[in-house]
Amino acid sequence: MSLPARFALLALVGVAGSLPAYAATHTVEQANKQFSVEALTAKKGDTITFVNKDRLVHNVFSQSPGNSFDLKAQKPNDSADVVLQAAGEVEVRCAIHPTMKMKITVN
Ligand SMILES: [Cu+2]
Repeated sequence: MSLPARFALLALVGVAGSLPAYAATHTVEQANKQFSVEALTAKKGDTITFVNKDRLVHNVFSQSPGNSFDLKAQKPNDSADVVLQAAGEVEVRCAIHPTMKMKITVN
C-alpha cells in the first residue's frame, strides 16, 4: 500500500471511530389502537421508527425531558423516525387515543 493510501485509510478509520457505536433502529407499530410493544430499551442515538398499521390516524408524541417530539397526524401506513437525544425514560402517547401508551428506556 502506498503511503498516501495508508493515510487515507487512517483518516477513514478516524471518522468511523467518532460515530456513535452500534446506533440501531427499532420499529414500533401502531395497530388496533395499541403500540406493538409496551416497553423497549434503546441507546441514545438510536432511531425509533413509528409505523401506523391502523386504519385510523394517530398522533404519537412525547413530552419527556430531552426526548420530546410530536409526529402530528400520522395517516395509515405513514412512518416517521425519532432519534433518541438523551438518556432517560421516554413516555410515548397518542394525542388522539389516551389509552395508547408505551415507554422507552434510553441508556
Ligand atoms: Cu392514536
